[in-house]
Order: sequence, then C-alpha cells, then structure tokens
Amino acid sequence: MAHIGMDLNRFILEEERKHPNATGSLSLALTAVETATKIIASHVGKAGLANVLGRAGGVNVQGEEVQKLDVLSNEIMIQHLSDSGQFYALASEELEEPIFPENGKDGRYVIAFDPLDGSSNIDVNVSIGTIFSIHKKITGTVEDFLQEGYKQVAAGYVLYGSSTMLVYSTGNGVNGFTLDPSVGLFLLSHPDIKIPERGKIYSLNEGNYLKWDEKLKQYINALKEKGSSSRYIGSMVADVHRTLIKGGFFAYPADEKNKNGKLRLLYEVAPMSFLVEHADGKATTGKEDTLKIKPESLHQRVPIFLGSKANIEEILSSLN
Ligand code: AHM
Ligand code: MG
Repeated sequence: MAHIGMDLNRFILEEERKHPNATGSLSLALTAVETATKIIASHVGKAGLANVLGRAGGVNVQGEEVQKLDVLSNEIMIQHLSDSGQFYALASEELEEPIFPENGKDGRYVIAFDPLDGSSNIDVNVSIGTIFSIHKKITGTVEDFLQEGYKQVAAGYVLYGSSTMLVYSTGNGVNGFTLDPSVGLFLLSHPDIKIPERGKIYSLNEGNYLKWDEKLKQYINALKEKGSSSRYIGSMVADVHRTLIKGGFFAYPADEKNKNGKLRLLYEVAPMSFLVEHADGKATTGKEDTLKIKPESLHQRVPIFLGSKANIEEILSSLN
C-alpha cells in the first residue's frame, strides 16, 4: 500500500503490479522522466549563477558555453527519454518536428513535453516547470501525437518551486511527490489529490481584459464583486498546481488577438486537463471538454478553463 514518504520508484512498481499484463515499459518510461527532471531541477536551482558566472550564449568559468535554461532542459529531456528506449517518438514544445530516437524502435509509447514552461519567469527566480504527456504508439507516425487527451496513458508535471514536486497520473488517481534534495529521491507527499469542489481563487492574465469578449469581462467583474481572490503567477505549472490544491480556476481564454488563446494543446492543455479531471475537477475550452479534442497539429493552441467542478460549470453557463 502506498504511504506518505514512499519513494516514487517503489510507487511506480506497486502501480505496475496492479496490472498483471504490464510489461514494465511504462514504469521505465516514467523513470526516465523522473531522472531527466531531477537533473533539470538541479540546473534550475543554480539558475541565478549563470548570470554571475557567464551569460547565456557566453562562456562560463569552466570555459563551457552557457546555454539558456530552456534549451538545456530540452536537451536533457531528449537525451534521457531517448536513452530509455521506451519512446518510439518525442515531441517537444521547443522543436518544430518530432524526433524518432534510434533506440526507440521497440518503444511502446510516444511522449509530448514542454521542457521548461513559464519562460518569462526563468530569469526572475519564480516557479517554473516541466510538463509531459504520454500516449501509446499506434501507427508509428506523427499521427500518434494527434490522439485525444482522454487517451493519454500518463501525464504529469514537475514544479520547480520552493521545493521540487512531481505530480502525475496514469488515470488512476493523481499523486504528488516532493524531491528530498539531500537523498535525491521523490517521496510521496500528496497522495490521491482531489481538487476542492469549489474554490474562491481565479487565475488568469487580467492584462488581456480589454481584448476579452463581453461575457467573460462581466463574469470576472462579478467575481470581484463577490470578493473572490486573484492569483496569477504566469507559470502554468505553478498556477495549475495551486488550483489543484486550493481549488478555484485557472484560465487562458481566447481574446481579440489570440483567437485560440496562448497555450498548446499537446504540451500544456491536454496533460494538465488529464490531471485536473482525474482529481475530480473539470477542463474546457469554454465550448468543449479539452480531453475530447482530436488535435489537428503538433503545435495547436486552444483556450483553456480548468479547475474546481462547480467553478467551471458556472463559467460554462456564464459564457454560453
Ligand atoms: P511558454 O511556453 O513560452 O513558457 O508560455 C507558457 C506560459 C504558461 O506557463 C503561462 O500560463 C502563460 O504562458 C502565461 O502567459 P502570459 O504571460 O501571457 O500571461
Ligand atoms: Mg510552455
């Protein structure tokens, strides 16, 4: 039985045992994500030093070229996920086209990821994160990435915050693990996360207010009159994490300029929606469930409203 303090690797193996036909491939796939994100966490922890020891693009004291943290994170993800041999293909928010790793020919999965989300917060020491979404390999082509979100085999994020946390789901509850840096292990700290039925926090970039449609403006104005609280970090991982724990909602709606909002369906919206729905919350574009969308392209954007069920239902009836 899972218990607080259980190491992520043991937890993954216990989950695998519940499926007698499991081959162990998904466990190895998740372990590769874990390893890559631990390494990213260590670089994120030293992020400020890059500015002292050498600017991105410049040379550090060891004479090595200093890479931007998002570029470095992308390389770390690609290297470790490819090396694992579990992924037939990789798609990154940072890359135009997917990668088909040489030793992934027998891989049973494809993975889409945003290696370091919240780019505007990297240089200012505010929480950032990695997001991942795993689907089954079916045809062995780009099409495998264009599966509906509800078909995800696993999804999760790693939050590089005041502590580093990995939160993931294989469709059987959502569990959170906190990195104990002294031993380098993710330990179960937030078992079976359930989002509160309703929350008082709303989270979206109000700088876009004048570009929103009238109904959304009115809805947000009504929340202010009711005394709701506003919280917006501008890092989706951190904003969604807070929403999962405290309830309320997070949104990146469409606006006059960005007809499909800003966030990407494959790397951001689908995995976060999967987690929120499996924590008993709800995720919608304002018109349809995000998990039911069949993606049309790798870098497609869609509007998103996700969070506590009661809040999202209220939004749906106010906007439609
Ligand atoms: P990025 O992938 O370039 O980092 O952009 C995604 C981020 C999300 O983490 C966050 O929710 C959103 O962009 C914030 O956008 P804005 O600055 O427009 O509010
Ligand atoms: Mg992103």
